[in-house]
Amino acid sequence: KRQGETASVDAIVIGAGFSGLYMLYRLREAGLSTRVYETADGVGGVWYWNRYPGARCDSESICYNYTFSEELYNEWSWSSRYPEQPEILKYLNFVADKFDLRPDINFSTRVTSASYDEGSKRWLIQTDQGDQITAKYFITGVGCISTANVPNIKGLDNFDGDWYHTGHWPHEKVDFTGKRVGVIGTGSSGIQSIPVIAKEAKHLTVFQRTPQFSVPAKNYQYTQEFLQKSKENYHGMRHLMRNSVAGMAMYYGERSVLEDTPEERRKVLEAAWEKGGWAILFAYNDLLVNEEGNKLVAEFVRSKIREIVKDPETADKLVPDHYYGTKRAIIDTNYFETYNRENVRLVDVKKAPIEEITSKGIRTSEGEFELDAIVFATGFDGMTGSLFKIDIKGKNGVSLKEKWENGAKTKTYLGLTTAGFPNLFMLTGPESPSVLGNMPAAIEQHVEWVIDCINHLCQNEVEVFEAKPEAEEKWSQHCRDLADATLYTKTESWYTGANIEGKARGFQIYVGGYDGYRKICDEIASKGYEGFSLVSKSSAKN
Ligand code: NA7
Repeated sequence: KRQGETASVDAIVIGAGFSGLYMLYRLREAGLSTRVYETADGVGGVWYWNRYPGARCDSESICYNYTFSEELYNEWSWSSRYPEQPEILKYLNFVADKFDLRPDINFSTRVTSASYDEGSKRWLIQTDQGDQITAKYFITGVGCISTANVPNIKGLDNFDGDWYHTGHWPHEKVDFTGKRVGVIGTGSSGIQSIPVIAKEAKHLTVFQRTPQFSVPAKNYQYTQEFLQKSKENYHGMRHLMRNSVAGMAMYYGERSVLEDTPEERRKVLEAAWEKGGWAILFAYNDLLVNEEGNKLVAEFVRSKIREIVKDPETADKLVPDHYYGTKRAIIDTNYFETYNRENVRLVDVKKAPIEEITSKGIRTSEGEFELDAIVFATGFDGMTGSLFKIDIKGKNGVSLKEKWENGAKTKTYLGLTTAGFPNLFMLTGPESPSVLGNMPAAIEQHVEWVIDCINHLCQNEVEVFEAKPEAEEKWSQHCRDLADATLYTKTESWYTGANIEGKARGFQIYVGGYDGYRKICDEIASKGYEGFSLVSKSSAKN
């Protein structure tokens, strides 16, 4: 344990993932003294922790990076269409080294509390290492899908074997050779890890609560020629990432699903299936708002699942009944094919719920499954989970948790700020659009908006910057209205908080696209930060 310190800086940032690293870079550039705190002993954020077999990002590699530096863009080369976790972690380490970011990061340190002092107009941050630091600006880069959810299943402590959560995977290789493994959960993490674990383990039992739509990723190695071309197109790529709906090279089709004849539709969807990745989700312009159209596309994907899975009973269990794309759409490599293996069995725990974990394995209402290892691919307490792990207190000692829970709804202004918490910025916060696209693109926009704002505050000697309650009320309502017009809110998912027992439900994402969001943020800034109160030493400008 290192010696805790008492210090005073301009800005404190939590997290050394994509958000925290870039925020630090820009704060430093702006001449602000900055301290970053990171729980892990290295950079990487979620890519530090999610080391499970098959872990991969499903944004295409050439967009899954920063674009703020052309030099950086040119110096880094991805190996394949979808980057694997070790490669992404290597990239973030490369960034940290290139810009010499580590001296301002305190690793192996968890921020336990942050409270705003109205007298000094500063944040006081405390850590588990005994640090007590004050700062004018407090910025969270804690991620919005980063707090692992291990469901509270009776008996886990009695299990004789080993258990793991995908989002907290050990650093040393876990060897499943010769073992009977159980995986609980079939979201992105389960669907990525199941085919890899099945190849290694003696036997794999998948405990599925809700079947998921997944389409082939169609991953492939990049060629030198392709990489060269994408580097030459740096400015085009940067423009696209900053001005597109999801921060990557995907565009919605021009037609409604219903405009095509069944034959045309089949052709479009077959071509999209072959292309892989997000092609089906983007094939039409109204998939997420048109119930009838969505059903047709969902039916197409169901037919593909039935074609792949040889045992009709297993196929029946694997076919989802929700709207396509309303639970986080998933892309995979040989997921459904894995159920054709002799050593893989699927258990439907919606029909026969898990009752208990015993010393030998998992007992459902239909019997006991003996296991040597259990993998929880059970996801995250999304959007608010990581913020709530820190005791954040704003004005009048009111905590963020109190403000957003206890029956009250999450309320933010632009997903970046919240009334009652002056000079706090939440990168990729709830009610921002970040989780509905390519995160690094969302993060660059957030960081750049925040740094422009901070520069404005410094230039105008503003001491207190705070969202007005009526502005956040309007923003939150706007987010809900947009979401309610889509099919997202008609499905239970981690987007709605439904995956966490006892969590208040609410769809806390801006669905108007990265491009629409950027315009709104820029407009608000250009109007002198409309909807915020800016209080300077000498005057009060509202
Ligand atoms: P997800 O997508 O939240 O998936 C978690 C899975 O675990 C999902 O199938 C859940 O079923 C299942 N689950 C959760 N709790 C339980 C219990 N108690 N019993 C049985 N099954 C359970 O998490 P991922 O890690 O796969 O992906 C998270 C995001 O990271 C992903 O969307 C990408 O954006 C990156 P459910 O569907 O809730 O019935």
